[in-house]
Amino acid sequence: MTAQNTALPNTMQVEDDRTGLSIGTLRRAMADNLFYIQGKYPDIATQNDYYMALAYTVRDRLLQRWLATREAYDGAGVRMVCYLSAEFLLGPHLGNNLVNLNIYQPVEKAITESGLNLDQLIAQEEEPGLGNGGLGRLAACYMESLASLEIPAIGYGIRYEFGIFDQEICDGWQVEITDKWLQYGNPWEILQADSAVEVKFGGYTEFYTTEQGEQRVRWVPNYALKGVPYDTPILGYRVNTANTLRLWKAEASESFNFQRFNQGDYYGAVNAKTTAENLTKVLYPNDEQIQGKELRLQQQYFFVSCSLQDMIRIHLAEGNRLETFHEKFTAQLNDTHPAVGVAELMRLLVDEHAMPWDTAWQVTQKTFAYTNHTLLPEALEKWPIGLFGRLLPRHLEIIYEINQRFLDQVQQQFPDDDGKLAALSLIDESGERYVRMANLASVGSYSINGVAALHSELVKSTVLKDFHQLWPQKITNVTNGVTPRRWLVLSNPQLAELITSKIGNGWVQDLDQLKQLEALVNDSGFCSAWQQVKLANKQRLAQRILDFTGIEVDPTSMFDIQVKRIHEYKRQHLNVLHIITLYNRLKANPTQTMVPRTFVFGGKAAPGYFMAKLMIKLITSVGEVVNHDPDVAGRLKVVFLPDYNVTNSQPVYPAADLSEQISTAGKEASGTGNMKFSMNGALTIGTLDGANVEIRDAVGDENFFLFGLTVEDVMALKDQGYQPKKYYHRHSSLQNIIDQLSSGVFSQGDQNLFRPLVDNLLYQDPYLLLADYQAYVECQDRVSQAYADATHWTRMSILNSARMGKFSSDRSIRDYAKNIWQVKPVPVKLKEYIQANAGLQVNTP
Ligand code: 26W
Repeated sequence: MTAQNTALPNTMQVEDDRTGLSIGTLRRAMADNLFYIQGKYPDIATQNDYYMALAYTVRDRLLQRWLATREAYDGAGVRMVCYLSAEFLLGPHLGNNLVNLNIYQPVEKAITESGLNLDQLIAQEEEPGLGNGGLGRLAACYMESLASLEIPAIGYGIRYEFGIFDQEICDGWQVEITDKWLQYGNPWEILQADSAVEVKFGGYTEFYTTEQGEQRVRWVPNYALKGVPYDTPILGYRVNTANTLRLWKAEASESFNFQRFNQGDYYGAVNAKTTAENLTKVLYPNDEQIQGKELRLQQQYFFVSCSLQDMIRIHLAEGNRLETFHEKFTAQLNDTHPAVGVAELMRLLVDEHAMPWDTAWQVTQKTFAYTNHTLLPEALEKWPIGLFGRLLPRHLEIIYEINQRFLDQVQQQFPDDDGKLAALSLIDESGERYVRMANLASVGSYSINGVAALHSELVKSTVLKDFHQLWPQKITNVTNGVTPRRWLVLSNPQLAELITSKIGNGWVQDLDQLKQLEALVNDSGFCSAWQQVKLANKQRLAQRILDFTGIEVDPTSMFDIQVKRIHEYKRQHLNVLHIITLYNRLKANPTQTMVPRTFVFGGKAAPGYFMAKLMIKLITSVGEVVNHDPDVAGRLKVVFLPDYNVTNSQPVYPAADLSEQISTAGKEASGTGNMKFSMNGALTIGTLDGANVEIRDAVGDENFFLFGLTVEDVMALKDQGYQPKKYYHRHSSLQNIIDQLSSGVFSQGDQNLFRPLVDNLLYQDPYLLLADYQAYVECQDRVSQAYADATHWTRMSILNSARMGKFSSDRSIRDYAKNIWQVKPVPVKLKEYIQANAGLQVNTP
């Protein structure tokens, strides 16, 4: 019997400070952590100290589940998904972990009883913004759904020291500020220094003969770095599964540089350390636009090599042979950013583990699956041969070998079809030679998928057309989804509560259950409760808008919102053309009645994307004029919310009446913001693009505002030679707007400011704004009419939420698990580790 047990009556159960979930225990644990981790007592503690104390309290509870999960997976021959992604746009952990641990209420009580405010503490967290936009956020939703569905998974990525930049708006322009998310420490990660691996770069290759007389290739690198893993537990909703997100940080490799130390070049060795750490210093802030920078290829190779070495270590540690690697793991390539993994796995198997080429190729092809997220030609990754070969000489050889064998096979199937060979080749030889990463990913994978039905069809008929002809079964569709835990339960608690009060809370794990709300559309009590929640959410956003921008907006006006990365194909400037249309109508007829609207924009522009930055200036400039014009006061407001990120987006979706999804048809692969809006009861105005098509199918044509050219129309118009000027001459209101922009009406008389934008629209207009303008404005007029009938609008709003079941990321992950990965859930039982290990019994081997 331990001393503690003798001191307490047998019947009394003491909750462990680090696992207990009752309010008293949570309070004690927080006080403990404040003292022993932050080194503070209440009189001198800051809000951030309290946040940290709470975060560690939650983390303790996470760790118990994380270790139980590890134990359930270890050695059990469990098949695992490895999600390889250069980006994970996680957003803040605290609120989400409280929801998934099912301790939001007790923690809120414990915090309030301590005289603190939970919302304020949650707001302290610096979000890990380790992604640009859609692709990175999708990876985060998928990690959460994998855990919620109890599917064994590891996310592998990069621990960028600086994530996506913070955005400030100065004089209407975007200014980028470095994102110092780690400056106060990150309580959610656990350093695993003993699992570090080495990654080589540069140098040359040479042949050598083994003692058995076999000819092999050796890579003699120029330098090597160390990859150090930091693990973040990703907890599922109300399950014990906490999977691992393993992010790699680059450091200098002492073993590789030991000669320097031996030669006494101490400063040289330390200097090498700083250079090494540059590799994972910063996230490249571009999306849909490659820059071909060497450091980016280094980043990609670095994290993929670390991850594959880690997977091989796990596999061998379980006593398996590498011939069965693909049975243990399936590796999903999140776009082509990790595609160099195909060549790296071949190198590891053939060069480092002496596997015959053909066996290694079979293992490799059965390991990888590739998701395509974009059709834009400027976003398709390709690396100049010279750059690639200098950095990864052995990988270039391997790629040539894969290519040769592959093209030999193609040649047999399509004799004398040079066009086919040129299109399928892993090497682009049309001018300067490049490695084509989409082709490498396609050849090296057992499955290829697009991210929405329309997108997957376009993948088959455009970018990967020749691969589709070669392997007609290989390309499939998995429509994207978003997690209802973050995007409804956490960000719209009032709506979640209202829904649960009517249909129970089963919908959180099974979003199709929202269908039951359809029966309530004629229930006037429910409808007015629905309206009240929306109004309350709009009031909250209005307050934030005032705090962030100083602009006062009317919460009873229609909130018309477009939040996403700023890009010409997403057409934020088409939205602006509509705003100016309304403004001009009011100026021409000041007494005209109209549905008051508040236009809200948010989003970052890639720092080197001139046109996108000018689009931000356009929005803020039009806002300056409109917001200060007494003629339109009370009817029009234009707001640009600075620093759109996961944290700042959470209050936005619940407050929207209208969701703008207006990309040129064929350009937006899927979109996921469109799903978040609709789930939260916003109606969509949108083109037939990406997942809009499926959202409209799900919610019904009558509950969706459709406009614009279809993919076929777009192709036909471009084929016949699109002339934007024609539309300028055809529509006088459009002509008027373009002329206003040219003449400085929105730029204090400056006729040059918007010239690049205007000229682009008049003489090129690659995204067909002018062709879609009229249809868009007419559709917006239908939106206004519909909004005027609040009862009908509310019905449509409820039906949008009720029919969004398909767009849960749980459904997406189930599709991947069943149709692609062939993985099954592994439930995890919770264990009391502290009691079980009391007295620290070490088992020495
Ligand atoms: C190399 C530069 C670069 C960086 C990122 C090129 C391309 C990307 C991503 C593929 C861009 C991206 O985030 N694509 C978005 O992926 C989402 C998730 O599938 C989709 O919903 C969006 O439609 C798509 O634009």
